[in-house]
Amino acid sequence: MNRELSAVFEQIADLMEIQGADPFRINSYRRVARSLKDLAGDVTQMCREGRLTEIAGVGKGQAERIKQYLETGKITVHEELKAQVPAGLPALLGIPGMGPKKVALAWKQLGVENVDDLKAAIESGQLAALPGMGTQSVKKIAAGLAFLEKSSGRTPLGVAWPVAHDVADRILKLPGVKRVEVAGSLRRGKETVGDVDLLCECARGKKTVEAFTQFDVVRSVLASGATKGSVTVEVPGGGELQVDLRVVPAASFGAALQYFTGSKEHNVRLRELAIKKKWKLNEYGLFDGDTQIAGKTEKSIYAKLKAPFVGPELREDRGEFDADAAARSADLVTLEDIRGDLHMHTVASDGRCTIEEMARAAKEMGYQYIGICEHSKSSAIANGLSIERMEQHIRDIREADKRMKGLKVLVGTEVDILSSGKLDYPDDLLAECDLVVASIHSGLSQDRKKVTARTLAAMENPYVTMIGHPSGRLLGKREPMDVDWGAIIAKAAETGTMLELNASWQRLDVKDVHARQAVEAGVMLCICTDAHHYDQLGQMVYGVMTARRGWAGKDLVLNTRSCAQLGKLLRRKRS
Ligand code: DGT
Ligand code: CA
Ligand code: CA
Ligand code: ZN
Repeated sequence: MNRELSAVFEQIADLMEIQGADPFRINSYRRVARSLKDLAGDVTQMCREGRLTEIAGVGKGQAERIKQYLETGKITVHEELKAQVPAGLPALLGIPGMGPKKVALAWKQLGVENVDDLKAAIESGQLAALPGMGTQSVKKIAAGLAFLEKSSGRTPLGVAWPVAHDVADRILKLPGVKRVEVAGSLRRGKETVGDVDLLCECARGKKTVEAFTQFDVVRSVLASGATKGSVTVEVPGGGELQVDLRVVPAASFGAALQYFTGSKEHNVRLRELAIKKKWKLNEYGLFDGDTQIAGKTEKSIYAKLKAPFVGPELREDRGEFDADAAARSADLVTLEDIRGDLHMHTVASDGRCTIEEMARAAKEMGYQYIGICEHSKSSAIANGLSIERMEQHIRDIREADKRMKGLKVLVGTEVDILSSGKLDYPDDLLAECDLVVASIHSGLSQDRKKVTARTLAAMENPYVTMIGHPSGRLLGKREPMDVDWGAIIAKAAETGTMLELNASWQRLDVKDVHARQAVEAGVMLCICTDAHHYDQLGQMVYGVMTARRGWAGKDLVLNTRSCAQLGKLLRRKRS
């Protein structure tokens, strides 16, 4: 129901936007849509308990609307708006280059009611002939349409990140370029990105943009001008990704970085603060009349507006304007805080490198310790270890640890939580391990009660250090299990069990909002890459960004601890 209701609120906002309603009103619906989507509890339940107004952005009026939907399946304002606008219209808003004003224009002037109508209007030249449209904007819209059709839409963080940084590095090497920054959802560490937003400061804008559109990774050029270029680049796996480059003057760089980092929701709140002071905030700076009063740096803007300065991962309008946000942001885990990686596989199960190879790579990264966690016997497809093989593997890891100077190699296991809720190894074998990651790899589609009960049962085991990839989702491929997060987090707190934040970009599990919930309950997280090859150890960065999006302070992340402290924390639950 949460998602269903979220989609309804999203559509109300879309419909209002097409009709040119008051932006503040539109935003209040978008906020509720987002809160509902990210809500950990069940909205129906909350309604029954009269707790709807506890949801971020939900006041009396919005609570009434939610209630109306739950009781009747309809919301009056939604029905009214739908009656005023053709059904295919909201989808047009998702096309790059097609803002609400243009959607409204095409609809009112040409009767464009859906994507097919839009294509026809482009081909006939009617769209370009509209006042306020023009061939340039139509070209952009056509390119946007073609792009949407080719790519499924959003690109995973771990796919976009290396591509974006590669392009950014190339731009930085161009003559006259002084600075390049990644902005947008990628800078915020969102699990998927719609496109990549780059900013650069340089001497010759047009030349730089031109060179950018001519990189060999570029597939098509959507726009190229003196201050902005937009291209699509190929990404590993066959898809495409849009990359926007904007050239920004030094005096406005902070303002542009702030604006284009977003999120849109965060920016709306920040702009409200400026408006209250009778100032103007845009991508060029903060202005009092015509005088720029801040904008060279991001910090200068937040300082002038007396808003907490927080890391980009927090800028989602999820409480970052609260008084304590700046202090909390400063304490969040960073990549530099990470001292080890506690979940990785070797050739003993389904990994591709030896213990030594993983250990050497980890040491080169500056880590102090790693944990080797192979699959257990029931994971047959993953070459899980029988009890006998595990006994031998434990000896092998201890040997490797002795040989490895300057890095502690810990014995772990990724033990299956079976369909029954039992663990795949007996306790005496688990007791031989330094750490135990308990994961569900089968029966993921069981109902909420069952999958939750299995996880809860695993947490009762004194040897289980943490629950591995607790939702079991695979981004864009497999839905998460229907787990009761409230129950899991409560049990984790009660038993002293940690939750893995699996940093593999295909997983990012727990995800940001659930990490946040765990953190608020004082549950410790452990950020692990689950690497199956040493070249995957670098995925730690995605886990760290996700943890930061979950407001995880470094003290609540196990693998920020020194070797000695780690040992203590690993033994805590057993004693
Ligand atoms: P994405 O690309 O869909 O993953 O998400 P973003 O957040 O990167 O969004 P994008 O690429 O459309 O725009 C980049 C940033 O620019 C966005 O986070 C905030 C800012 N921005 C874009 N459009 C608007 C707008 O209409 N109003 C405000 N306040 N900010 C905007
Ligand atoms: Ca973007
Ligand atoms: Ca963009
Ligand atoms: Zn694993």
